[in-house]
Amino acid sequence: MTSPDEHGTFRSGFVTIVGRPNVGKSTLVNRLVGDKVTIVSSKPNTTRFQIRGIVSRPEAQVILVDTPGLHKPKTTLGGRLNDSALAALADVDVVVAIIEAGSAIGPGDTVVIERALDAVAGRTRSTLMVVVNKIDKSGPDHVAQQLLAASNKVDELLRSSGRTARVDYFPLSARTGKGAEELLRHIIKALPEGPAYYPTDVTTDSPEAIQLAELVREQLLGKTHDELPHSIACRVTEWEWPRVKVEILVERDSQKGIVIGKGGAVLHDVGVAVREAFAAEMYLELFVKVEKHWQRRDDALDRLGY
Ligand SMILES: Nc1nc2c(ncn2[C@@H]2O[C@H](COP(=O)(O)OP(=O)(O)OP(=O)(O)O)[C@@H](O)[C@H]2O)c(=O)[nH]1
Ligand SMILES: [Mg+2]
Repeated sequence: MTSPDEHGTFRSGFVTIVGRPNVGKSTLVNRLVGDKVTIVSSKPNTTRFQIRGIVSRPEAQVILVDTPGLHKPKTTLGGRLNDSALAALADVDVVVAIIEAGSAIGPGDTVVIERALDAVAGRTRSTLMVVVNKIDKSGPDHVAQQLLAASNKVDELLRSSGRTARVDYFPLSARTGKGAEELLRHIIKALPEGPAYYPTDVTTDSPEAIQLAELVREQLLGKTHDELPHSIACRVTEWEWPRVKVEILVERDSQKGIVIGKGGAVLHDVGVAVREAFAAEMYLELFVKVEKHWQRRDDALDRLGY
């Protein structure tokens, strides 16, 4: 436990995490919350909507908002993912913009930093924290260079737009946890005085049906390759606890067989892993349906809640 604020102040607020796909936003949220509230995979565009992770401490409550990775959209879904991430930047206390230690700051990262600065610049109560993640994969010299490159980029963007902002920089490994506690301490310090918005034992406000559908998708992301991960969507269609039915959408007939697996092997393994993670007593029925081009159809995306 951390000690209470020296002024006895309880702080709370919203912290939006943004970054390109795959930089480790969801891993960081889970790390800071200390619980798995959002799914993670090695495939880009894993997160498809805002997900709140709640950190309760004796002196503060931090509401972390995980967002889809900002990218150049190729589908209607992709456009919605970006919109969802950008919408999460409105009216926040802290923005955490993540870049990776191991790759040079490119145009995608620049857009992320620009949007993050838009959200905090000129707002005296808002802070931007630029996190250089995955430091476990890079040497200390390289990490130091990347921190410097990030601050140069921020300075350049602020100078060219004639704006000012409060910006801090943190090296971190969301995977190992190195630097995470320090980041959290700084986040708490930057939050305004305020009440706890959620009960202290709650770690997310995602409905259980969403959490379950996401766990199914996470398992499938780990077992599929190339274009297929993008073509998969999951949703609960029946919830008569402990009997639950989850529909898995794919876009083509050929993808259906891959998701089912030889003799149903893939679906079987997914079911075992999801029951283990969610509730052993659950009777989970998974079925696969082809829904042509759902990523490009507004009606399908509305139905899926994307
Ligand atoms: N080595 C290393 N890998 C990491 C770290 N943080 C995340 N990863 C890995 O990076 C990949 C992407 O992580 P996610 O947390 O899903 O990334 P994301 O930014 O949420 O991605 P999207 O939801 O697709 O935007 C996963 O394979 C993680 O295990 C880290 O600190 N070190
Ligand atoms: Mg994510």
